[in-house]
Amino acid sequence: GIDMPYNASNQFIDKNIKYGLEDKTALYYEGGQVTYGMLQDRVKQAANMFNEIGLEMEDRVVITCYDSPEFIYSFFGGIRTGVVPIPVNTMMQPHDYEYYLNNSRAKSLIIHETLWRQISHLRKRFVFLKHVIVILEGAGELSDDTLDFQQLLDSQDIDFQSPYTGYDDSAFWLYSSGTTGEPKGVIHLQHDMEVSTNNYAKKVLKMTENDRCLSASKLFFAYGLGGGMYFPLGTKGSTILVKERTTPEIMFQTIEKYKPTIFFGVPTLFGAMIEYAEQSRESFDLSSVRICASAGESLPPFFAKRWKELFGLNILDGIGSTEALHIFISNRMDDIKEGSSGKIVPGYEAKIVNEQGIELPLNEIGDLVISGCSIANGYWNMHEENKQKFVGKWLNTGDKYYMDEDGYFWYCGRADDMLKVGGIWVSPNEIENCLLNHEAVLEAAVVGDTNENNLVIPKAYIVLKKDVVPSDQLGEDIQQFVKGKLAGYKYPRVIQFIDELPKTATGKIQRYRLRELVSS
Ligand code: 3SK
Repeated sequence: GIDMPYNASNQFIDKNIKYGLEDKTALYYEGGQVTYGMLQDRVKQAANMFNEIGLEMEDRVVITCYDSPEFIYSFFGGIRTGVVPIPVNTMMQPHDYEYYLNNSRAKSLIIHETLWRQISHLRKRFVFLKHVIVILEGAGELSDDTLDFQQLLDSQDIDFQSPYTGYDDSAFWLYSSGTTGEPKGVIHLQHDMEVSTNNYAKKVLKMTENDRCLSASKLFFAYGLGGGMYFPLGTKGSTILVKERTTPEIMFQTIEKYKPTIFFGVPTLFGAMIEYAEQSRESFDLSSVRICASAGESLPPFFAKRWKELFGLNILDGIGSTEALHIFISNRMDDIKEGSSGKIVPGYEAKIVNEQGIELPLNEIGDLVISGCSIANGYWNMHEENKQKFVGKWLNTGDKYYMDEDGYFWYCGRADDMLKVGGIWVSPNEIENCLLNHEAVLEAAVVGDTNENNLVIPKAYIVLKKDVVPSDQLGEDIQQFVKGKLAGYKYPRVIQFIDELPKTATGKIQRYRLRELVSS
């Protein structure tokens, strides 16, 4: 609390001014560039804007913004005055926003005009909301019950006196959608971003003022918030903000135009970019990039291999979570074990435990639990879930892993996705990685089905590459292919071709929906 004054906006914005970087470009975006000096002024104005409309410390504000300077002004402006920003996914349905606003009891909403038009008819249902602050896209018109972001911001003073926030005050929330249940408001504290930056950005990525980041993951995701915003700001670097939806084409264009040194992607995107490059037969210039990082799901070794062949770059796979804020296990630039998630990131501890919480020996699959100072304070208003997830200093990740004798962690699937086939644990992930090596397979997901004897068997849902025709013969070929590469009992006994796999907004495969398909 107030006995240890600390505010994350001092760490990530003001420090850069103290280092004499006011004229350095902090943000590149479609409309131009923002220097650190301009960024500091805007953040102070945003803090004053929140004060002017009557928000106080711990009041919450939902931010529904595309990746843009306005996102960053609002985020750090809120934090600067103790107001808690809650960035949310811009790709959701109207009822999802009703949930975020009512669950968080946010008093204000900052939202891009096009998104507001999609939900304004629900305003009466946003029971705690007092102000809607709209970021106009062009010369748009506002209704009387909304405020104009730009006008309100421009009219504020740039002098701002910091409030009494402390190291352990709430700073921001992120909603974690998970694969089932209602989204959970994950409460992060003022110090969490600095801890993640010190642990992962500085010690693993070795980020410096020479780095320029491009994150394919949007800022409202925990992964994107670090890679696209506070890592570069916390290491005196710069970031490139892309408003549009992430596509392979836009990513290649942006890399060639803005020349990032670090590119944060996810496996599905690396796969799609590989496919795009192969189909178009164009060559793309990725020579500015020194690191490609991947998280979100474990990276299929085939993608890593093909990416290296096409672009001469390794992909640094790691695993993080919204609850931990960012990556806590990762490969290193000079130490990559393909197929593994890498080793523990400095500053974190990890254990593999059984159902009783007892630590397991090397090479045995169990539940991955981690500890470290960037881990969230807890979920908002979810007493039972908090008891399961945050146990003492340990965070239960919900992932099944084993650690090998060299300290590398190997992902085996979500705790509830593992299959016991013929009494032996089988990792759906291992079968999926094998399937991706088949020339006809674009995407694959494996879940449990049952045979005529009610025994569990692996079933694969497969999306084929463009122009490949599904057939029984192809299914058998694929089964033979897996039998030739993995232990005999692991091959998928049933193969079903499907047009697309069900995924979360973050691109994670929703295996529970495939399980529902199996059992229907
Ligand atoms: O899913 C991940 O691996 C991840 C990484 C960094 C931050 C957040 C997440 C969910």
